[in-house]
Amino acid sequence: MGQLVVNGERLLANLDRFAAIGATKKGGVNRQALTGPDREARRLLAQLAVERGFSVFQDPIANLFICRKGRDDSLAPLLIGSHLDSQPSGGRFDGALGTLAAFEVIETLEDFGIETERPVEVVAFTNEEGCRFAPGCMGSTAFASRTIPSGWSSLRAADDGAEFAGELAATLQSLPGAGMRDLGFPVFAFLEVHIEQGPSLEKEGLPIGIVTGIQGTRWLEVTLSGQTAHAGTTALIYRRDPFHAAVNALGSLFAAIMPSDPAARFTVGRIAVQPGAVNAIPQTAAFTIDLRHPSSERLDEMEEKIRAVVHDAASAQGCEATIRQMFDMPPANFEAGILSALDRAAQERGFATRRMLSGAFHDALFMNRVAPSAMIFVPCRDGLSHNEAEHVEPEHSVAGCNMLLAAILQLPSLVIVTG
Ligand code: HGY
Ligand code: MN
Ligand code: MN
Repeated sequence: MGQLVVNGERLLANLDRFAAIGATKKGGVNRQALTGPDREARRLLAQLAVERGFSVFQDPIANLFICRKGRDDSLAPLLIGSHLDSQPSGGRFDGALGTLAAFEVIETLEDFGIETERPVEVVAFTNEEGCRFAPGCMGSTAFASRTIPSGWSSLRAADDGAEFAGELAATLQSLPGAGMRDLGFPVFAFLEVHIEQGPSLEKEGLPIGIVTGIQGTRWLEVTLSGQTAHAGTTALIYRRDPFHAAVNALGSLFAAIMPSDPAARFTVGRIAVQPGAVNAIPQTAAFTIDLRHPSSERLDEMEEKIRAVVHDAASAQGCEATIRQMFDMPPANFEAGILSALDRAAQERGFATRRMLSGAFHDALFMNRVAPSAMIFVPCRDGLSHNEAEHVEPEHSVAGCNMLLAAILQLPSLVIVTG
């Protein structure tokens, strides 16, 4: 069998079609989890699948599966894919590239009549981003643990306050023709193509990155409470101003955490001050912290420091502080066997690559708990992501897709028999 290559034109056309769903004026997408645009993208993928004779399933957390049969469908499937949901001002490649590259791979197998020993399934995991409903990676977390945490159903959306349970039900109902599966099933292996969301590959002029693992992530929600009072009549000594406490705490944390450790990532992405009146000292100041590091021990140390600094800053202003951990994703390393299949695939295709750690979390982190998993990165312009200007050169999208195809052909016991 000559070297199989994907239909790059078709992949690029699909990327454009999906980028039109939830498109923003600046060329990005707003396709947040369990919203109308998210449902529209899932419907389009399901429609494309049915047109190719693939079967479509979803599970109770609305993970979407596109199944291409193998010779023995009792065998655990190879799963390839990513996510279709996006950030509120996200890019058109984050998640979509991995999902559509996976779909292009099974279309290519179909085009060339390639029969596989086991089913090959494309998956679009629900709510990878976690910005509308926290935590992120809800779909892959629930799949890997085979449970939906009871606390999730009453979660409220950060954008419009909608309840998670209702949005999930509406999403499931938006694909009436899809079969229903239980939550979680045995998986042979999981592979995910994704943009690097960092500058390394572009800087080094490499088309492909072989991802060896993912750093740890923790999300904290900090709420400082003081006493609202008149802005004009309350002298300093009578104030218990939570925003003043927040500014002091964040000032010292920004000065301490990242400058002292190049591997640390500390981000405050959301802040809210209540009651939000111009002329009233705030009652509460609440903000989120996204904390990342390749080492769990360092994450513990940084979280300890954050807690101490926040509590000191609060008491210095006569305020209270509560800190809730919203999300804790320990770092993970991918399995050597699947990584060597990726090395062989890159060699066979002549792709120059480097091995690297992912700074962003991905569904592969959770899938790695239940099946050998790995990721293939492609460069994105200036390493920019979670930004509407996110861009991937067409040849890199196609290279990532061909690398995925080559990788699955390298996987042992995914016996490929030609038609
Ligand atoms: O935040 C992340 O790391 C992922 O891109 N959602
Ligand atoms: Mn992503
Ligand atoms: Mn993302």
